[in-house]
Amino acid sequence: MRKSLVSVALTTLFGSALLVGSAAQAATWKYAMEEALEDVQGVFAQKFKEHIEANSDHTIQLFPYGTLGESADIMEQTQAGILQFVDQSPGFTGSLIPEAQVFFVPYLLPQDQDQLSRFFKESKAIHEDFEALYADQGLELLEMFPEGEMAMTTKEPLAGCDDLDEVKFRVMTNPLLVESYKAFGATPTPLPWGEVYGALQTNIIQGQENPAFWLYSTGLYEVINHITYTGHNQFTTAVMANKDFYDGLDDETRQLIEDAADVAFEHTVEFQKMANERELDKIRNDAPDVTITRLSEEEQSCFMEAAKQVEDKFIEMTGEGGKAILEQMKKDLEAAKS
Ligand code: 6CS
Repeated sequence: MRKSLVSVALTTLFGSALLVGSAAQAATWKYAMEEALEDVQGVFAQKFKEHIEANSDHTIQLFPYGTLGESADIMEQTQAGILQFVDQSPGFTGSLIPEAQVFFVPYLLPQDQDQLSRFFKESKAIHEDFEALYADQGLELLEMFPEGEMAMTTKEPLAGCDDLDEVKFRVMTNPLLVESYKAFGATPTPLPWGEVYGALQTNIIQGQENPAFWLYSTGLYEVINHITYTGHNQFTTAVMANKDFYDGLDDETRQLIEDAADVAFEHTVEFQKMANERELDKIRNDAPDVTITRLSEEEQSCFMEAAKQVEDKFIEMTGEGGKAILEQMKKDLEAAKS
């Protein structure tokens, strides 16, 4: 009798330990982003989720833009361990990690999309130097990827720096972008995303920059008159995990996460190319009065001249560390040409 009671107790304990064990293994991870599920960051996140869920018992809960606040809020929540994954672009991370502002040195990134994706995939600056800098902020950098060519959108026509005189131009909240648009001749106005549509509508600002898919999906084309490609930049974003969470996982789970990020990268670099072309066509159809122009090399020259000044400013802001990253990026970009 006694023996059977002990064995019942042991079985119960052992059984519940097994249950706890399996419940702890099948976790639900929270992942927030700066865009909607149908946008580029959302497509990456959905592919990432699909891979994790198809290859493990874990589930991913996605939080698109607006559900948990602005970009700065989701970063804070990730650093605090409330979220396990976050997508935040260097446009905002630049205020936390100054070296990430290197992505705003004008005319550094190429327009050729194959070269660009090779760079993001193979760059030592990204996979070694930036990984260490993000780790210092409690973040495991999983992937950086492009979201499309930046277009300047304005109320008045734009054919060179002179046309930006007196234009209050919204930029994401990092100091180098402010310097960049000063060098371009505008009056830079850093704002979180949530304020941009209203500020354009009420004429508090008269310009901003973003890729075509975003101009369409957010309806921004409704409150501007001109879309101008100056060739000055590509939108870059980054997906990362809370580092304590990531370091606490076993090797197999970390590999699963790395693989999911790689699968999502391949899918998303193709998706963004298509989405930017498709949404630009939709703007052409829905808003035929909005002009879409690419500046000639001669028209771009004042922006190109300003780039040198911005590069110097970047080095002034980030010192020897920033200079080394910039040089490494230039080498990586050269290597990505072939
Ligand atoms: O300009 C911005 O703030 C936003 N642009 C894009 C393409 N994604 C998210 C970001 O918040």
